[in-house]
Amino acid sequence: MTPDIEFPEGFIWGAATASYQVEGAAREDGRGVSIWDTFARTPGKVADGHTGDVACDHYHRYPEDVRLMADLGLDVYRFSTAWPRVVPDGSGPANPRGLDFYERLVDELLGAGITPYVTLYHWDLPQNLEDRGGWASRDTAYYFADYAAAVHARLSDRVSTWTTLNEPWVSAFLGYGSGVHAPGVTDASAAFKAAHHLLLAHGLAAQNLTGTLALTLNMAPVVTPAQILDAGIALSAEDAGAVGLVDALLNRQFLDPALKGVYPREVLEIVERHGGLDHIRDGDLEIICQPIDLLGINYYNPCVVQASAGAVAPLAWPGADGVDFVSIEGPQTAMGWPIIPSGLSRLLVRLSRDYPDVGLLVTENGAAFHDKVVGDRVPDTDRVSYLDGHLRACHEAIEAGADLRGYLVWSLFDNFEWAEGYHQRFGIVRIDYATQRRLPKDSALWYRDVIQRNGIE
Ligand code: PNW
Repeated sequence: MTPDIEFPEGFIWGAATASYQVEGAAREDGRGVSIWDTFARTPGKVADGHTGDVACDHYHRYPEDVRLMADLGLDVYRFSTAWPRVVPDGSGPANPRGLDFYERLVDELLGAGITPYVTLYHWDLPQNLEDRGGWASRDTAYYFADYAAAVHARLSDRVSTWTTLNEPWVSAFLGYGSGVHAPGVTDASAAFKAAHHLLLAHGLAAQNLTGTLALTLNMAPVVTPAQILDAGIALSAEDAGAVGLVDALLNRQFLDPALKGVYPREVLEIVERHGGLDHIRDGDLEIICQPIDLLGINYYNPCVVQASAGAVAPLAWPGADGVDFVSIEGPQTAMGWPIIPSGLSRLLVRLSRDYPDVGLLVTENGAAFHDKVVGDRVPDTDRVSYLDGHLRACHEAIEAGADLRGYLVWSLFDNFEWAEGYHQRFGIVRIDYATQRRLPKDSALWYRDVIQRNGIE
């Protein structure tokens, strides 16, 4: 039987996690300390003092976890390598035992017919480098390239798809701007330096990597409340200005340097007023703009804004004065994030139009809900409908011409949700943290069927 909605042949289906969120084993086999260890162990930073010390214990349970992935029929597992496992002090000698773990994981995946997609940085910067300035320091970009080369040297005979960074906007503006993420700094000028040095790190690392190269960004269509209801509505000059400014800060600050070798004019003007432009050196944009094969898209919801004369920029949005970040009515996830699948099709179509030379891959999409266990099931119908809606949006974008190659759900497991600790559950597989028992939710069983039919019923 042909499903209602069918994806192109060869469409890639998978699921994603990140090292600090699932591995645990924080003190094993020579792993160094990361900024997330320090941050989570600092009282008041993470809900209820939760840390990633144990997390899903994936470091020890990976064989069972890979069997589960195979049962679900995943083509791809996207995970990240922890810099402090591989280079405990951030720079200097590699730790072979850290690399051994990733080699074991990759071999297990390949043995199960699952393709590993490696992300080299998903936020766990070695603490020793933070002590030397972190991402606000240019040296960190060069150390990242060395670390990336060490992972690549060990795994490139088995891994062919490499992502340098996950969501540099979040690293820079939640890590050094609002400070709600590690390292918890609140300094706009440090945040813009971090953003640039992260881009530089991407370019430097990409120069030494072979295979299929990717950069993953958190992106969102930036819209006014009226545009959610009517995409074609005309905006006032003020609202158009607010939309353009936030789009420049969130999306084009990273897209344009990486894919076109230029910074948006609006961003340069803002950076000039927040610490200056000296850290952007001649030649940097040529390094940053390396040819890449895939743009990874992490989409959760649109960014809704409108002009508001007196509004002061929130700490995560330096330069966005006169912009009101609007919370809108309507269905939400447990994170309080609005559920708007059309935002994903809009984003994909726009990216394919504005950046036509790069393939697109949804590297994260998913939702936290207040799941309940009923007997031996988790009837998470809200998550099934979230995923169903967003997959239909992907299909719509493909029909409209977007070059979308695949979809990876966030997340395979419930895991350490950063400042929210273990309270927010994004998994399609439930983790009972007391016993570490894995229980596929109804959404996992539904996803297995979607993968099997390459479509939605
Ligand atoms: C992403 N925001 O994080 C990350 O890549 C994941 O590690 C994370 O678990 C997932 O989304 C769910 O949160 C984000 O505030 C965190 O805009 C915050 C934001 C965006 C993405």
